[in-house]
Amino acid sequence: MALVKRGKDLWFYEDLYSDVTYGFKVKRIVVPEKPTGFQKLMILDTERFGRVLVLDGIVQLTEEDEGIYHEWIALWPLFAQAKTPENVLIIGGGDGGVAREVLRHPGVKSVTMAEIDRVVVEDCREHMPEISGNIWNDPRFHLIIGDGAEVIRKMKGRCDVIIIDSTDPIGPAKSLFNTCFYESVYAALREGGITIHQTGALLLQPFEAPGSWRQMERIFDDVRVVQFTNFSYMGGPFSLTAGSRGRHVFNAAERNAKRNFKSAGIKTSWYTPEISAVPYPEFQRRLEVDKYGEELILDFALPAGKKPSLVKIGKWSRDLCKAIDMIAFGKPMVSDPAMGDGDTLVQYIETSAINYRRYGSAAAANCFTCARLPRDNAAAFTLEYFGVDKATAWNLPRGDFADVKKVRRDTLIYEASRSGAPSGDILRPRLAEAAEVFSPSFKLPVETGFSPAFELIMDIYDCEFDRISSCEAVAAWTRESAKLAGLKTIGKADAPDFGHAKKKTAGPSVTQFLRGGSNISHYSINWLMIVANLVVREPIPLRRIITHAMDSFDGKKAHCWIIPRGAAGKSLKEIAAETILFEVRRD
Ligand code: AG3
Repeated sequence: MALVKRGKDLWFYEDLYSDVTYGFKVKRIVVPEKPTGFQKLMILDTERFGRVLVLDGIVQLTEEDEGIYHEWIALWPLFAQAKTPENVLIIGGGDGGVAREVLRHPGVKSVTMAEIDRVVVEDCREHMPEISGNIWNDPRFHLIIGDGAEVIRKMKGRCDVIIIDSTDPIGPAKSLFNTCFYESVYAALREGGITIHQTGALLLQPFEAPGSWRQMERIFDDVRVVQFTNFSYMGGPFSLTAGSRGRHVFNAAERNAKRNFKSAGIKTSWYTPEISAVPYPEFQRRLEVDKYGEELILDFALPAGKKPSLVKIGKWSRDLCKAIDMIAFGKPMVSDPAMGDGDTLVQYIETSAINYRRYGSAAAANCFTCARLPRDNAAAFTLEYFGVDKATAWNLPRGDFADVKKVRRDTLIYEASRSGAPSGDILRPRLAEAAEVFSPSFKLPVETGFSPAFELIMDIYDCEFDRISSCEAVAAWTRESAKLAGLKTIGKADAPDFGHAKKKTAGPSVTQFLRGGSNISHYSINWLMIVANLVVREPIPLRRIITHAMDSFDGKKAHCWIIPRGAAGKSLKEIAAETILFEVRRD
């Protein structure tokens, strides 16, 4: 509840985070909280900050410091480009603060603002008229009440600057953080154009800017993060992520800014071209270096007659954590302590897991991390531990926003030697069309007898944050998929949160053991996507399982791999040919 009585006084506390908040004393409620049809709006008056606009319990602006955000988000892209920008598109921005700053630029000829929520525009204009100032009388200004994602599709190649002044990616603005939306932003920019988007508090929402960065770097030719600090957006440094159409647009950004700012003759309170708006080195490092996730899959033949005991496998899982420098969460879980054919052991590590199972004399191990993975160490340790000389290895990029061809190039299939390194050729999976995989004539490796089991791996992008961060929703999804696949579950799904979902960074993990010794696991790496592994021994209806997962989380795109597991005696070439990668889209 955002408004709370403290003695005689009324206080507002922000609702953005479930475990941390900030508050201020309220002088008067100007507009009591009301539904607009898109979100809940409230306007408060305060002694300290003047009037405050609150949407869904989250502070959008205060009269006192709105200039910091509005100057940076509007003037940074306007001045950074070589040419004087003429056509500017604002998505969101219903309070009018961004439009006010853009229209101060004398070179700008046209500003279109596409705001979905008419009530935001009307109430801000009435109760905080200074935010929008004169924009209403400026002939260069055009207002469209409508969905920015639709407006932008009609603007192909026409915009010099596109400013996305949205709420956080949890309410009506969610679709503005999707990869397909960024694709349409790129298409709407002219060569040399710049877009900029608010991407959250760098410290309190540590995965938001890197998440947007990762998506945007796939689509735009260059990406920069602009950083400022204000008091309205709790948590210190706040980020804006900018993308360009054209390779070298940002190289001269600061030089251009100094020149353009001078010639525009504008006076500012917060923006200055001399402050190069790059984030702290630590953030630059996190943005550029961190991968989303990586998985190493190993299949190897156990030395004759050896069936490792539960104790031995449990120790492998704990010692492997040490070998790859990962923290283990809790104790290993097992589908059946007898560890017969196909029985599975799972050990959670940080936001992901490692697991082991066996088919006859073939062992199958997966090691999945949501950050770095010292791949060769993991392989070397495992081979040494089980006393084997080589293993078939798959090294998969997980949660990479790249296009499917790049994902194929980065998916490596090879033979790992005792040192853990590839000992010969490095092969790639076969890239298939979803239509082929979903056709009735398609045969899974367990149907053709190629291998005793196979793994379906899904990386599902652009999901609904509320669903992927809910332990219940994720656990329900595993139960439903098992049912659809005709597989019996063993026990209940284990879906711990590890605190990541609460912080709105990564989501919960889940393990559901299935009869026949398979399991489903899921880890949402950031607030946009989930990753899932399902190992099975029987054929399953692939199309239904995949579309059900995408429907469950409202995902728009999926990269899926089919990997034959436990294929003893097959050559690397044959295994690579049976390893399939395909993309599924759901519009
Ligand atoms: N839109 C950005 C609000 C961001 C709040 N989020 C947060 N504190 N993490 C502001 C609209 C002003 N025109």
